[in-house]
Amino acid sequence: MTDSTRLRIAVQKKGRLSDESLKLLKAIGVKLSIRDRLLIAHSTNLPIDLLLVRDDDIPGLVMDGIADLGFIGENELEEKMLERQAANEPAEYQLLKRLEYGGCRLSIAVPNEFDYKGLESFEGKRIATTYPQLLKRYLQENNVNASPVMLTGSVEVAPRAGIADAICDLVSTGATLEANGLYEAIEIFQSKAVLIQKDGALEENKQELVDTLLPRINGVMQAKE
Ligand code: PRT
Ligand code: ZN
Repeated sequence: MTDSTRLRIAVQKKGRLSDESLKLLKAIGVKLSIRDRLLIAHSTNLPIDLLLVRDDDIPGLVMDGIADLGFIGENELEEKMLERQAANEPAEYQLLKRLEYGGCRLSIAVPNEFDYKGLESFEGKRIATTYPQLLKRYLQENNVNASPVMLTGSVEVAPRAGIADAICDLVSTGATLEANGLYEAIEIFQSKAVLIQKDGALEENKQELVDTLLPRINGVMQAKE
C-alpha cells in the first residue's frame, strides 16, 4: 500500500547505483525492510517508502511528481530531460545533491583500426548509443554531421557487427572498450549519481523530513573525505 503522507524515494532496484544508494540511506538513519521482487519497500523507523525500479524510470517518476526524491546518474537524468523537452513533456526537477558514487564518463569510442584525427573523423559516420539525446546535442554543438544509431544494449559490439562505425557509451575503467578492440576518442559528458527532488513544493511534513535528511547526507560525505 502506498500512503501519500510518506516521502517516496525512487532507487534503482538492481545495478550499479543500487547498493551505494541504499547504503547512503542506511547511513543517514533510514531503516528499511526490503523484500525481494517487490516494487515498494517501507522504512521501519521513518515515514519513507522506496520505489525500487529500473534506473531509466527514475527521472520520469520524479519529473511526473510520482516520486518525491530519486537517486539517479546524471547521464540518465540529462538524457531523459532532453528527451522530454523534445516531446514537450514535463522535464523539471530540483537538484538536491551531487553524490560521490556512480562516477563514469560518456565517450565516443572507435575500433582500434579507425584513424581518428579529431571530430571531423565522425563526419557522415554512424555512432551506436543508448544516449541518442546527449550524443545529438554534442554533435550539434560541434557541427558534426553523424547519425546516432539507438541500441539499448550490446553497444560495444556494434562496430564489429557492422551496425555502426563508432560507439558512444559509458566508460569507467576502460576495460570493456579494450576487450572489444575499441579505444576512447573523446569524452562528451561526465556523470555521477545525484539526488533529485520533484519540482514544486513538497507537503510540509515531507519537506521537514527532507530538511533533516540532507544535512545528514552532507555529514556522511564529509566524514568520507
Ligand atoms: O536495470 P537498470 O536499467 O536499472 O540498469 P542499467 O543496466 O541501465 O544500469 P547500470 O546498473 O549498469 O548502471 C546504472 C548507472 O551507473 C549508469 O546510468 C551510470 O550512471 C552509472 N555507471 C557508472 C555506469 C558505469 N559506471 C559503467 N561502467 N553504468 C554503466 N557502465 C557500463 C558501461 O555501459 C559499459 O558497458 O560498464 C561498461 C564499461 O565499464 P568499464 O569499467 O569496462 O569501462
Ligand atoms: Zn537502465
